[in-house]
Amino acid sequence: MAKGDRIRGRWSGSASGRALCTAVLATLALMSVALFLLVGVGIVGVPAGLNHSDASISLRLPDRLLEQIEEVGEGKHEPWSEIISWTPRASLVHNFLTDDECDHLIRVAMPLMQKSTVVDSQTGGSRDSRVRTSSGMFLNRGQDRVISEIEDKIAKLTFIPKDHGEGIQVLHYEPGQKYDAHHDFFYDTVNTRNGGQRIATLLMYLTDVEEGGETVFPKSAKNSSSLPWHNQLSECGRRGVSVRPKRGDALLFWSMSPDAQLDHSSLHGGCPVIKGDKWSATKWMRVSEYKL
Ligand SMILES: O=C(O)CCC(=O)C(=O)O
Repeated sequence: MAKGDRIRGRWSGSASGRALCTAVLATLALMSVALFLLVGVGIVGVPAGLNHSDASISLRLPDRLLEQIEEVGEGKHEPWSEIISWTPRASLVHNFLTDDECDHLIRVAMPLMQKSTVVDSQTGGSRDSRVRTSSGMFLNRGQDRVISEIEDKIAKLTFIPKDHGEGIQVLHYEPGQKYDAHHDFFYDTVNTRNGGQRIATLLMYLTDVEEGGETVFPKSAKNSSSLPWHNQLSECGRRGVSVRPKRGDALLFWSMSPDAQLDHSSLHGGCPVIKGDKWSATKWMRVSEYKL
């Protein structure tokens, strides 16, 4: 028997040998097709930066999934801040509150919302006003665990002790509602008897707003044209440095300068909401302890 015949005889001579051979080839073919498909959809890739000689196959998630993980991970929940103005002193803290904290504040406040009032400088009480058309309510300082933890975070951010803070005020604006420009410090002596002047304010945004509803500083030294979100601002929001409400973000600004003078450039207002709903929460902080 010739050499070739012997080989043919061993591998292809019998039916079972032929079946085995076909199965092996079919498996290899299927594996190749599967590998091509995985490379094609991006689940398996060759790491960038490797040249062909040392290329190895690595498992890589599709780009969109990676983006989502980054948003949920560092991107979305990691707080970071940026200075938006020196006159007045204002910075924006991104991701200051978690979604759960935003929901909690809205849930606790919602059943108790009433038409907003302003502080009466003669009596220290509150009175109705056309400058403020939102609805609102005050939470007690340390009212529950979540609120107390938010107040701890505020103290750590501002270095102003927790007991210098008034209770958080939750606000709700519907389309057309606004808060005209005003100062948070007082011109009278009645309102400063407890805790002295308001030194700083933290405005926490509990929802995104589709259009309008910006917090604007009409006396800021620079205007809003340098801000990355300038194109998305309403006409009112373009009247000075302004911030678009974004759920979880917090705007910190100072009503007093480092030499303890009232800072008149801290004039600010809530622009009318044009589309959507705006929920926010305000924490005013005093120069001394604010007794409850
Ligand atoms: O809602 C806003 O953007 C402004 C609120 C405000 O000015 C305040 O609570 O003092």
